[in-house]
Amino acid sequence: MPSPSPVVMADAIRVLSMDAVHHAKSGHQGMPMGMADVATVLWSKFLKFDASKPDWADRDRFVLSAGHGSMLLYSLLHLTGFKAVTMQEIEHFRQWGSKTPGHPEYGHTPGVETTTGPLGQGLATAVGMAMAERHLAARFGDELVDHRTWVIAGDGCLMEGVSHEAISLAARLKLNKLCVLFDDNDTTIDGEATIAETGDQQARFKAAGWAVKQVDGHDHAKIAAALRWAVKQDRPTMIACKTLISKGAGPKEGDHHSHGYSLFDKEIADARAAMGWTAPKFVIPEDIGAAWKKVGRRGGKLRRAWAERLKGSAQAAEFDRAVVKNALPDNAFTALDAHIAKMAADKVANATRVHSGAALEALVPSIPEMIGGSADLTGSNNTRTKGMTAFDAPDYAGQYVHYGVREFGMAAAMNGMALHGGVIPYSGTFMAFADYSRPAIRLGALMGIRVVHVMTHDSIGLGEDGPTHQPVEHLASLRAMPNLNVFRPADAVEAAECWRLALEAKTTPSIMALSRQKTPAVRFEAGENLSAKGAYELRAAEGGLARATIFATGTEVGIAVAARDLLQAEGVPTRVVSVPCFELFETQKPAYQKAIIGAAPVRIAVEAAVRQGWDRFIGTDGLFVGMHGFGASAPYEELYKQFGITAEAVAQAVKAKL
Ligand SMILES: Cc1ncc(C[n+]2csc(CCOP(=O)(O)OP(=O)(O)O)c2C)c(N)n1
Ligand SMILES: [Mg+2]
Repeated sequence: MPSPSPVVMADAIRVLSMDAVHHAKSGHQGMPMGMADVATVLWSKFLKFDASKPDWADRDRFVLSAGHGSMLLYSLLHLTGFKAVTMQEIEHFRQWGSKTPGHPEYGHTPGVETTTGPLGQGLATAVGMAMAERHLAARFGDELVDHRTWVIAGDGCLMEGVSHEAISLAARLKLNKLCVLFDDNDTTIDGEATIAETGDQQARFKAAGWAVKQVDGHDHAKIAAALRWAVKQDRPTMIACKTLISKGAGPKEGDHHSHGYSLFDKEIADARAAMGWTAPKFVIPEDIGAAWKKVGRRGGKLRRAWAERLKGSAQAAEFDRAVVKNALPDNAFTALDAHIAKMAADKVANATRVHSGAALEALVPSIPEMIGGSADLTGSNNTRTKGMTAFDAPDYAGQYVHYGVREFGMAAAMNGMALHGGVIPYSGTFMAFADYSRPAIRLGALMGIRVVHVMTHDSIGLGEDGPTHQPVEHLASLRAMPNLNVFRPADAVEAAECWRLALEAKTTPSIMALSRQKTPAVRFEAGENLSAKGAYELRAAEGGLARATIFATGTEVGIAVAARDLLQAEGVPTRVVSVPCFELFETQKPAYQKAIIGAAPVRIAVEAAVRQGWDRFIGTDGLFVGMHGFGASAPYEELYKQFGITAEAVAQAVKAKL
């Protein structure tokens, strides 16, 4: 049996994509049909993978940044023999419970390296994967780590602002094993791309420092030549693949109306006829299927040789722990525990960002896979520990990334690193700019990966920089996000406890909300990690049943304790509950939750932010001392006074209610 031509193999992708989308009556066949040729050349000749081992640590990473073209990826996974993606799954494209959801979802479908769909973000995530690869190659050597990251991005991805951040960061870091295949089809949903974009994408990449080439995206020989060129470059590469959207779909070829579900029965029949494709719907002719399965086995030999090298390596155990299992070292928290004990004894008042920095001093040397960074606010975020050197070309062994002023690109790159595995990324910016990184925080939460976002300057307490920089609604909006732990520690002990929880949360990203201003120590005992409960009684009521419970987080816990002292002095038994993490509180047993919320007649929360979310603790008739609008520029002591967030105000409110 002669093996089928590469064009026929690409036609298999086209037909599957047309059929699956038509069957689902939704989805996108335009992009998969247009990029079928490029993907066929990449997967059959260049991509290093073994379909039987989707988790092989040294595989190339393939990122479909233009996630709407999910049928391209599902076709490839099915055809090359990824077990999970059966023809039945293709038939159930976009249906409940299928392995083939509308957009590719990490963790849901083996072979999907990252969740994509929000345009531009796949590209930015891929930058992080390429960074992790370089770092691990520096750490473990290229006998164990030597793979590439390939991205398919469309016009939409490159219009998105985050592409700028990703492109410039990748160029600065000289990530030469990153290759972007631009689906240069000159169309988006609304029409020709020129209705909204007249820039020169190739020139843009070149200006940033990439090596750039253009190729006919339907000419297999030229595509292969371009890919051969790409792997030889000393910088990241972009190949502008000139394609026609819906290539093969007769009159719909090149027509922006064919971006999504739009082909009529007759058009599909005509397209099949033109390709000479006679097999029925959801049937792949044997020879074509066999040729594709061979592609899926192509990397097997390489993988087995790699596994042998790993077995013989002196670093096998460490590689297995950090990269394969993503497990923490046995002694990960020994130094942190000692630090907590010291902090509990020393009772030092300081900014929680400083306490976080001190916790990192205990953690980073103990957990070599931690990769820190900041979006140009290192000194403010306290994210760089003493021994850390910069992550940079040519050796990439450094553990500290200068992300530049690129909050979204940074958060997406961290996602990519965590997805790659073998590194634990954390990095910082000001909390007000969580809005800039929010789309990546969200994808990380959706994907269930371990990433730590250090967000300092977490309230009006940052003072003079004023309302542009003062988060007010951010805590509430971040707490609204599923599968995201928002930590707001009160002092050094809580800061260290929260760091431990963030590092132990393998399937949940974390926010560390940290203050610029000093705040008193409130925890004087080491031992049980009380922050793990999300909320706990920090001070009990004395002299009778509690008449009031004050709930607080972060820098306002000190205010709550001072308010309790005032109330106790006036004979009002008052308890204080510290709430470092709403989300972990929700995971506690109902009896514990009930006990913590308690039965005091007055419940009051104090947090220098909006009230939203606090009714869970204080009830709809509870009292709230916090922010009701934007902040202002002034020294922080003045701001707390002006906005009425003081111990006196809390005590006064309690007394008025009693
Ligand atoms: C951030 C974001 N905005 C909007 C969309 C909706 N959307 C999906 S595909 C698309 C058009 C993108 O054009 P292009 O990337 O050129 O894809 P093509 O039509 O060529 O397949 C849009 C606007 C999205 N998925 N993500
Ligand atoms: Mg396009």
